[in-house]
Amino acid sequence: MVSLFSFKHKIMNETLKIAIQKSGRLYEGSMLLLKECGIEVGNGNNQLRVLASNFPAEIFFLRDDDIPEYVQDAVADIGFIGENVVKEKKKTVDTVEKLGFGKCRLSIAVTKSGSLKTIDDLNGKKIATSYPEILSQYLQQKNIAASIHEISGSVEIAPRIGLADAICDLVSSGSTLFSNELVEIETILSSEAILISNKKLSVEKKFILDSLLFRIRAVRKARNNKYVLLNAPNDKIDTITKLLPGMKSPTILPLAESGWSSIHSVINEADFWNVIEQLKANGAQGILIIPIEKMII
Ligand code: PRT
Ligand code: ZN
Repeated sequence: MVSLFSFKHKIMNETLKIAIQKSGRLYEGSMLLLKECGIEVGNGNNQLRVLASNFPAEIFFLRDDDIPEYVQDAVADIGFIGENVVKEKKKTVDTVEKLGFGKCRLSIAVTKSGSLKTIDDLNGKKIATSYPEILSQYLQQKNIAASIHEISGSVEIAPRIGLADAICDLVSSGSTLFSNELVEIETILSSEAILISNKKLSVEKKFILDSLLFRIRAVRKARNNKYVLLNAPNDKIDTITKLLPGMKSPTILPLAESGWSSIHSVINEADFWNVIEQLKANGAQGILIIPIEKMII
């Protein structure tokens, strides 16, 4: 049977060019997301471009710094890229969706034992960074007259070798700062991987992008939610239903043991930890939490 999608694709005979990082911190998350969206991509790590075998997409493997420009210039139609890079490169692209991986923050950090304690202490000082655009905008906003020294890597060693008084760099766990005896004094941007798009996609390419977005949203919802099964005394069903409202309402099935029911629902994982005590206090037993593969509301 020909699905509506493959039928339309046949008419259109179009592919969506997706740029992802060739190697680095966003590579795994990007490939996993495509895989969970059911898009099969061969071993792209050694090739510049690979056609997906079961979806009208071509994957381009690129350096992350180049992705905003390639998307702007329609070399690629869309890209998975850190928000930090998009803000720094200032290219003309649309931000379409947050992707939930590659989370980090861009922070200003100073030597732990030094005299600089706040952002105002940076007046007249030198800050080393790979993000001169974002930093200069921020300093301007805050009226800080510091000079920016642009370096492309190993920013964290700049204060120790006398290159700068402070740094502005990406932080995730904080261990790089810790091991270099640096401490954050200001977060200037929170970032995660996002999907960017060329501003002038054809109708055909927009159609493929919508189909991809539908899958991405289903995958991301499923990642954040869990299926919950529990047994509860019948007189607590109303209270437990309020705690676990689910997508529409929970499924309630009688147990073989009279006076008891099995309640099935869906809950955001973060919320689950907030209600667990209340579920137990209301007599819930045999609580099972099961991952959901895809979630379409
Ligand atoms: O080769 P290419 O140019 O493609 O890659 P790259 O070396 O420029 O980038 P890469 O792979 O290091 O990072 C790609 C993207 O991952 C970044 O643009 C961010 O959007 C995101 N990301 C998330 C991070 C981090 N977390 C991160 N911790 N990028 C870099 N870091 C570095 C940071 O610069 C510092 O050196 O990790 C160190 C700090 O990490 P912690 O865990 O010690 O705090
Ligand atoms: Zn890079």
